Amino acid sequence: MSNESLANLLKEERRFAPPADLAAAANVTGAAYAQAEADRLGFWAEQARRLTWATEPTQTLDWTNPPFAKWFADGKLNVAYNCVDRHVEAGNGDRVALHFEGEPGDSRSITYAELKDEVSKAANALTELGVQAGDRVAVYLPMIPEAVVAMLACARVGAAHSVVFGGFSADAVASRIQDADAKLVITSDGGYRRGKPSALKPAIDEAVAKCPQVEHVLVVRRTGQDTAFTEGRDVWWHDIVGRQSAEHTPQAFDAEHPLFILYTSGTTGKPKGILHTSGGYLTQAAYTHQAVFDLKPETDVYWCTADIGWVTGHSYIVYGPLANGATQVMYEGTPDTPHQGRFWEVVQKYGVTILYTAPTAIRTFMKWGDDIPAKFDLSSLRVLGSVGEPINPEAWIWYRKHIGGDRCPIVDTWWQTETGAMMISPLPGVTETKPGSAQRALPGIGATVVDDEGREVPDGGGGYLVLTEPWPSMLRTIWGDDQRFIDTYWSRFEGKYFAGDGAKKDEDGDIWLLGRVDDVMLVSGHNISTTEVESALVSHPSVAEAAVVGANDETTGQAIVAFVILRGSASETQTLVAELRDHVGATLGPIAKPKRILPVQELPKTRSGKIMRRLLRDVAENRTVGDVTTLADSSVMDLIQSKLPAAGSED
Ligand code: 6R9
Repeated sequence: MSNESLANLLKEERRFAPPADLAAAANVTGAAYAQAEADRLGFWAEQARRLTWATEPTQTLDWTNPPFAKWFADGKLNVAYNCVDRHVEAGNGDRVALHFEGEPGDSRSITYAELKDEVSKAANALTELGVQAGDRVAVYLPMIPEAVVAMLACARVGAAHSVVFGGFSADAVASRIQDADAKLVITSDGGYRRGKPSALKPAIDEAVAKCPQVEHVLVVRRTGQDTAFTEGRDVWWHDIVGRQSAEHTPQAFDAEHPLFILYTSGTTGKPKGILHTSGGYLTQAAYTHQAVFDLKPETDVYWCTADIGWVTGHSYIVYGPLANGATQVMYEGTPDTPHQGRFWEVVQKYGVTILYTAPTAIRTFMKWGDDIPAKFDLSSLRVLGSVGEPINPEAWIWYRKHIGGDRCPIVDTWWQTETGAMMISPLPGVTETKPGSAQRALPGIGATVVDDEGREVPDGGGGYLVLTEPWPSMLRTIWGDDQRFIDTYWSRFEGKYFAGDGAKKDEDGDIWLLGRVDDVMLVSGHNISTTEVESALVSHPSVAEAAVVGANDETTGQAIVAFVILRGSASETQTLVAELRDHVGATLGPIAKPKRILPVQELPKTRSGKIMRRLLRDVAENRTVGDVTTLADSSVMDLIQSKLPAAGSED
């Protein structure tokens, strides 16, 4: 498909200059690009100095055994000390670290001094439970402050945490506990979701029955619901943590000491345990959080709506913001409980200045209607972020207008579990932003687009996104499987990291992400990206959300099948379906016209909000669909449901 399609999607050339006042006081100016370009390692060595080291590193990067990197290898630090204690020592103990907002409406604010006490007590409890440096601890908790405390307590004693999404099935949890060989599991009786307590402990009981190496299960009481207890194995958090001393001396660990494992589902079966280590990871998480959100810790109130079980929760709720001494909001529940304005009520209540959320949430808010955010005072907001998927220009513009009051810059941040921290993003005080593009690699990061042979494509060309230089927060390996690490990321293109995403460069050299390469469709010999067709569909006023897949087709190889969620007022008629096909044809060219368009009520998504296209492909291929206008929404979803693997076997 030609690059004109992108220009077509943008219709008018929409560009947004950084707000003058933000630019004038921005943490990072355009000079950072030139500085990092001139001396990339020097740039990262300087960023590492934002951390407090027990032993300052003298080495920056050891890349003598690629793709196994060591960053700041002779430095020593304690990650939890950096996220908590040092802010108290600097006199900021009274600053709020977390404004916790529970779904039922309970709330509590925790200062850095209080967080230090909690983390120290939890670290002492871990030690009492036999956890030592080098061990692994599985964490299966709802979005409550104890999740942050548990992660930091692990970091403090040098045990690697492996956080598993609350809500994953017992089997999915068991396979992750086994793979990491965790000896302790931290969970809760339950959490609140959609107004009701939802149990977590039963899944852990079932999982741990298959994991004989687990010595203890540490249980936070959140909902107070009835909970089975195994004597000798299970321990209440409030009992054991509650009686510990708040004194705990953090030990310094090597910069390359493991910090956490986080599992991502592979395209083939077994999930991959992505390993991150300490010094480099924290350096890049802290730098990007401060640079990309222009964080001013004294005045900003930051809110990342991600779940702690997603890498975004690790890097941009726990490590980046806390290393920077930020004040943030943590929200337990869903955006529509008890009403569809809950997020905006929270923004208004705490005066949130920086909001970081996902395109899937933004499209949901669009579907619910402009009038909902309009009821709240959102004037405190000054920077908006997006992560998780390509954000289609329609959603970007809506976000800017209805949430950002046409004044806040939007930073569309591309990164992955594997990259640990942001890699491609605008800088809010520097970049003239383009709706739908993540634009360019951050200072100190090397990213480009290559063709099948690994040759860099010229401006205007498309291909595969690659990272050309090692970066501090890069994954160090796949836990227990170095060969899979090499094969998955470093074998497709010589000397470059293969991200698995399709991408294009526009005429200015700015990068546009086009979705996972596995999702790219091949129609009559043409590569067509699912993202582009989805974007075209959503640019039609009747469409709220769209998911596009390529289904096997005898004549064209693959045929484009689109699942669409219509906006409130639109009703599904054959005329509308024909109109949508023509709309895509007019936007992207006739080859991109979907063969079938199926209106549905919901789309199957991962817990982090990514559409599970693979499941939709199953549906699209196994079903003889007749007249789409007679298709009952629920039957499509029933079919999708019946094809869903056990809940939680995907990330
Ligand atoms: C942080 C996170 C990684 C994949 C990545 C890409 C997609 C994330 C994006 C984006 C376009 C963005 N992705 N951010 N695509 N624009 N701003 O999402 O990590 O869950 O590991 O997913 O998400 O496809 O390769 P993870």
